[in-house]
This record gives sequence, C-alpha cells and structure tokens, in this order.
Amino acid sequence: MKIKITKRELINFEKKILKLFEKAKIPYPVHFSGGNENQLIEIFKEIKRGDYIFSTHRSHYHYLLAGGSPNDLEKKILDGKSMHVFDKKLNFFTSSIVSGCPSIAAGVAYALKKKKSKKKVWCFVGDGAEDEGHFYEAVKYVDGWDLPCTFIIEDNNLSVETPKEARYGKSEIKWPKCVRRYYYKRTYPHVGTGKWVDFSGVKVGGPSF
Ligand SMILES: Cc1ncc(C[n+]2csc(CCOP(=O)(O)OP(=O)(O)O)c2C)c(N)n1
Ligand SMILES: [Mg+2]
Repeated sequence: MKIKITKRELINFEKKILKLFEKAKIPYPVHFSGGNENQLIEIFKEIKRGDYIFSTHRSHYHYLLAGGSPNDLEKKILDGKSMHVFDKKLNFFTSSIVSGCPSIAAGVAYALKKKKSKKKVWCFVGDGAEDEGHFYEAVKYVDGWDLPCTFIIEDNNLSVETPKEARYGKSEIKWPKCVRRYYYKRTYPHVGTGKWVDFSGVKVGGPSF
C-alpha cells in the first residue's frame, strides 16, 4: 500500500505519547515502538488495502502504517486501549495475549482461501511469541494448507527483559516460508516508563548445567 506516514512522523507520534504517559495522562500500560521504522515501512509497502493485519501489545506503528489516523489512535491510547487497537474498516486487530493472534490469523486465511479471495493476512509477533506452542500450531496449519498468511517475527532478542539465550539456550528453529523475521534494537524499554531498568545484576532464566 502507499505509505502515508513518514519515519519521522512515526517517531514523533511515539514521543508525543511518551510525554503524555510521563505526565500521568495515560494511567494504563503502553508499549512503545521504536527502532524498527525502516523495516516496517518496507513490509507495509507489500501489504494491500483490505488485507487483514494482526498486531501485538506493541501496535502503534502497525496501526499508523496500516492507514490509521494518528488522532484516532491517540484517543484510543488515552482511553486505555493501546494494547487493544481494533479497527474494522482497516481489518486491523490486536491481542495483547502473547501469540494470541496467530491461530486467528490462520483461521481468517483459511476463510479467505475458501472464498477464493485475493486478500492476504499479515500477522506480526514478537520473538517472545515465537516461544509459544500456539505460534507453532498456526504456522504448521498455514504452511500445510498453503494459506495466504505471512507471519512476521519482530525480533528484538527480548521477551520483556529476557534475551533468547537465557530463555532457551541456543535453539534456532527453521520456520517454513510463511514466516519472516526482521531484527531490530528497540528504542524503549518493554513497558513505557521511558526509563530503562537496569537488569544487569539479575540472574535470569534457564537451567544451570
Ligand atoms: C500468554 C501471555 N503470557 C505472558 C504475557 C506477558 N507478556 C506481555 S509481553 C511479553 C513479552 C513477549 O515477548 P515479545 O513478543 O518478544 O515482545 P517484546 O518483549 O519484545 O515487546 C510477555 C511475556 C502475556 N501478555 N501473554
Ligand atoms: Mg521481543
């Protein structure tokens, strides 16, 4: 689709929301996007109007790139809906359940194929969702039935504050072609206090052998 918002506008939107959050105007959890503007702009050029988009707890950039209005999004965020952005007109859905969307995305893709629709499904997940059995099941179903659905792993090497190596050692799964991945270094900490929490002294995850 033709992208109507620039990288700078995306960044400025999040900065504006961050200011509101820090002034305690948003007494709800907010997850800020940042550091992945270029990758997302490229991906959204491939997405067509009318395609179905499934997002995550971190949905602001996805919504704006899908053509959502910044003013509407700001209202939703001020109303506590940052993690529940939904817009039927844009076929835009989120779930803040980690890996909550992949099986729904697979079901929508199944329906689209059955109806011989040309529309596609795009399902964004974090690398934390990649750890979940739900993700595996949805990928297997989409791959097996060759459904029009692409999963995009947004890999910042962190599930909240825990890197992959601390979660499951060195495993790297080779996913089928319906799964893509982009890497990025996030701009903000997991939950938007705007301030980084120093976890360097905390021992995290995993069995000790
Ligand atoms: C089923 C489920 N388990 C745990 C959580 C708590 N939780 C919220 S976001 C998150 C991290 C998931 O990692 P990732 O998708 O990579 O997101 P990131 O930390 O990079 O924003 C977790 C564990 C949740 N929302 N849903
Ligand atoms: Mg992550």
